[in-house]
Amino acid sequence: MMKAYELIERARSISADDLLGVIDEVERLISDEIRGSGRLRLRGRLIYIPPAGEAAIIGDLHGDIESLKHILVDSEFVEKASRGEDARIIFLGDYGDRGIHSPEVYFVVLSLKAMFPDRVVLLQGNHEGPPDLLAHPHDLPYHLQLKFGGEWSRVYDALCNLFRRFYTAALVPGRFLMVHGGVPAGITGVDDLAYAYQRHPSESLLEEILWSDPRDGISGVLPSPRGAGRLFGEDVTSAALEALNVKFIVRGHEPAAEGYKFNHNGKVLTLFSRRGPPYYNIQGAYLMLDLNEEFKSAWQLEGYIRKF
Ligand SMILES: [Mn+2]
Repeated sequence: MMKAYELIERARSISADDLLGVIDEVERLISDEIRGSGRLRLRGRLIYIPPAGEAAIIGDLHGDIESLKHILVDSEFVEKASRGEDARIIFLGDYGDRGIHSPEVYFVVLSLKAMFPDRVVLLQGNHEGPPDLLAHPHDLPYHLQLKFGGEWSRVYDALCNLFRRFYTAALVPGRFLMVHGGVPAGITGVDDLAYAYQRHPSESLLEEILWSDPRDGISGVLPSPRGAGRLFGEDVTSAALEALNVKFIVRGHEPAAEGYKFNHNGKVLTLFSRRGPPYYNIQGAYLMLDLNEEFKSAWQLEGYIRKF
């Protein structure tokens, strides 16, 4: 049985071909899932998570291999999944850029997917977005060059190709929604999440899901200082929760001092699971949840947030 720390140690000495191998494997796996041959319940790029078992939910990692190591050791996900326990790990996107260990983080996250396909969910972040919506600075190419020298571009092309297959959203029916950034204003139902990737760029659904941020004290939407997505108010969140028949949203995308924060009167929980520059947060955090339990508000999740 592979231990979490062994996987992390392996990641430190990988070659370009090692990473390319696992990218290819995960690309095949997700393509099969999308075609419906897996055991996962999907609709377009929306994945349904059954309300059973345990889930570790992880926010932005941005090339921070030490935080990922901490989360894997602390959650015991690899050990539990190896024993066949009903354990899941759900990543909310933004695996690379901003931290020099982006290649290692991708290797570990993709290896987990290859090892436990039905138990690992990889959502798309704005740093895994479509080519016309690239995040800046986008320093993944530089980190790949540092690690792999002249072979960097083959790895980069394969990764960008894989990003297009990552899921847009995960939904625990009747309970809560998981996305990277936010909910689109005026969302009418699950198809606005499931098929956002097909309706991009003629509609702004995917841009808002990957880029938007909740703001307290505003109504409707405002332009975002990020230059993409929107700032959305509590009324937008409430309408989305009603359209999707869920109680709250768990998302990443924004740093917070203690690694997590609440917005919109407990309707939105933000998780940020990496530490160190260029971000100011003192702690990172992730969520460890028993999916059998039902919560009325994200505020009730506070006791399940693990800070580090
Ligand atoms: Mn982000």
